[in-house]
Amino acid sequence: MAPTLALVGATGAVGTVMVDIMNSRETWPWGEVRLIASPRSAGKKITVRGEELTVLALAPEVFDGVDVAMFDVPDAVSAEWAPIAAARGAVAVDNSGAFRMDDDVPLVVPEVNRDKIAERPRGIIANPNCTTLSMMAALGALHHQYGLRELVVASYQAASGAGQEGVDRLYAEAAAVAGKAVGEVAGDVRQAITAAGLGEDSPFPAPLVFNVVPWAGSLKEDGWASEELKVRNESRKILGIPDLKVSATCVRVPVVTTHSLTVHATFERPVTVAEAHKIFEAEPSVVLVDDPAAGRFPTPADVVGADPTYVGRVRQALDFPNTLDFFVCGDNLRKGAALNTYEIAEALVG
Ligand code: 11C
Repeated sequence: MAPTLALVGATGAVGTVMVDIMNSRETWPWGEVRLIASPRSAGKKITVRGEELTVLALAPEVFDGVDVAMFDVPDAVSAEWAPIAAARGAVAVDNSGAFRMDDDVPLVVPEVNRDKIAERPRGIIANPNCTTLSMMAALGALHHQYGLRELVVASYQAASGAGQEGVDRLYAEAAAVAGKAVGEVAGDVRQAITAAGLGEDSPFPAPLVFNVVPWAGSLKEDGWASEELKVRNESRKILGIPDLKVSATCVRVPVVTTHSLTVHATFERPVTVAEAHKIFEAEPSVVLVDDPAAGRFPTPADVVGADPTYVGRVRQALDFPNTLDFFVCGDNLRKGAALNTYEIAEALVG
């Protein structure tokens, strides 16, 4: 019998992208599909592969008979409900941060460490953070050939990484400054936003429109942002290099969807640009766009809505031996969240 698939958080921002992905897959190994959400969203109708499904309220019994349950919900909801799904016999594939660094929960990017899917004593598999994920397919492909030693990255993160609230705020700020001559004097963007009636209750600690904000997540020890520590810890775990030297600076930019990163990666031995190009071209989930003479490189505006990771600006670092610099863009709601989760689910039954 074809396996049963559940999606918890079916009506949320990532859940909605997940339904889109489910509807567009060329092959479909699943039998019954159950869409699950909070009691508030239960009863809504959503069409999956031509069949109108009624969203079910989250409850222990909805997991009975489920083979794979994908979770696209906040950390606290996953922390409570993924173990319940697992206890009822499902493999829980969780997109939250609740279990990522637990030793007995694999953190999986199928292109990089697909074999870890089998090591799941708690019946839970974690999906990485969208910033880490946006560079992993490209970085993993290089690591497999050249052995990664050090990683220095800066992120350029989209507003949708902060959820629908982040997107709404960016649009509201954009409306507040539209047609005005602001961004020319310190404080005038803030004034325009305040004058438009937007409050301090922003998901961002500074105006995002006409600006860049060097902050994502919550404050951790010694001034690090949680997002920066996630990039470090998750990269180490996914790549299987516990002592990998990593330094990350995470920055929010006024882009709706698609995270970008500059990557400065040092390997055991030299990697030429031509060799790196060959590796990127051979990786099915990576698209190489690297022709700066023709003005061709990836940008979020061109990548949003796409499944692959886009890579460009590949250079051998001039002053750092064995080091490549490159730029990646990945849709943070697709490969960065829903798509990778779905690919893990698919690998479980493939
Ligand atoms: C952001 N990457 O852009 C975050 C959102 O650990 O799953 C995802 C947080 C996470 O703000």
